[in-house]
Amino acid sequence: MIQKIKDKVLSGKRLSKEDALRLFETDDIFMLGKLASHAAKKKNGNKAYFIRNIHINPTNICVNRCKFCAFSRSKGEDGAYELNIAEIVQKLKTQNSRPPIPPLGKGGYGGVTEVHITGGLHPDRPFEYYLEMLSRIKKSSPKLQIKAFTATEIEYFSRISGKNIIDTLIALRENGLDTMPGGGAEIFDSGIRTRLCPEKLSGKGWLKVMEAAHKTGIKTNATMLYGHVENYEQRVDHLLRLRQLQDKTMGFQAFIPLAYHPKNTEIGGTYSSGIDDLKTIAVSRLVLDNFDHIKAYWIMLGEKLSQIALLFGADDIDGTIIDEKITHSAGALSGKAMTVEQLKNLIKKAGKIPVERDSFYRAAKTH
Ligand code: V47
Repeated sequence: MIQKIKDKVLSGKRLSKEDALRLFETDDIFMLGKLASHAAKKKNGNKAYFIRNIHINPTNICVNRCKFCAFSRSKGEDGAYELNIAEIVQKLKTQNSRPPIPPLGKGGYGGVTEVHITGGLHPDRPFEYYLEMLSRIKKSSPKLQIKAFTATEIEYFSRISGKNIIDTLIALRENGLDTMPGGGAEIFDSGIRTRLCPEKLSGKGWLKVMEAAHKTGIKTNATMLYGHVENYEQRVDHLLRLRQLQDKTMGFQAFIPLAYHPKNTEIGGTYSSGIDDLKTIAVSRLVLDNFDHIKAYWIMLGEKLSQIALLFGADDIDGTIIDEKITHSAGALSGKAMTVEQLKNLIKKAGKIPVERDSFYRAAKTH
């Protein structure tokens, strides 16, 4: 069975549901890594991408209270916060005025080229707030690319604005939205979603929003939250549904498996294991044959495991990040930021070529 799967990968044939399950079930992690690495090299050679980015979460106040999320708060609850637009613009300006390469060649966080914005579904903020946020960021930093709002947020904006999904997306794009992140996908299986996030947009709904974004010409990412209560079959189902939509639209840029973090969450549980993290990266690379990029998100995997993941099928480790909140609320063991120098070293020492990219995977610099 495994030999047949190997033959399929080596001859560029698509893997089936059964193949994907078999790969998740194998204990031969080295074989899996080798196979996924072969698939990754076919797509991206020896390159590994990173970006100078910053995360901004305008608010943690959310009308959905997903049971795996330690970041969200209800309005008026202890720890709830909301940033106004001036504070967001100021944060970005301050960040961008830092030197990209500080003295002594130590690398830096300055000169960010992308801002990643996601936040809670705020009960009172009107749609216009989000449009104004985008346009004021673009006005203050015209070159900064804006990757913002998960499919869940887009569907919420459509409800609060009374616009359909396509018109919601067009309005956001006209005000400065460049690309969309892949969050909110969790696990598409409806049974698991009902247990973990009953108020959230369904798996089908998530895919519909992404299809609309791709039709509108907006590139997006996709994620999968794993390591909580789901099983391998539900992971495979998730991957296959993404692959099916990608066949139709080719609008996804990267897939990012998100390792569940259990601290301060309602469902609790344990951290994922290193082996499961590497397996999930590798199987994703092998199953998602129509995705150009698999991202090893170092915030969730940790700096060291994300480096190893580059040998297990990943070709991207995300970026400087600077101020991560969602995973850190749930007990992230990683730092909150990495310098360009640290990112480059991590990639080089994995035997890969660091490529600094923009939001569209265009090479900014090959280091
Ligand atoms: O949607 C929430 C997940 C996501 C926990 O597109 C948790 O480039 C682990 O989507 N443990 C937000 N994960 C992060 C995200 C993302 C991150 C980096 C890059 C990109 C991209 C997207 O984090 C949420 C949810 O799925 N999440 N709680 C938790 N306890």
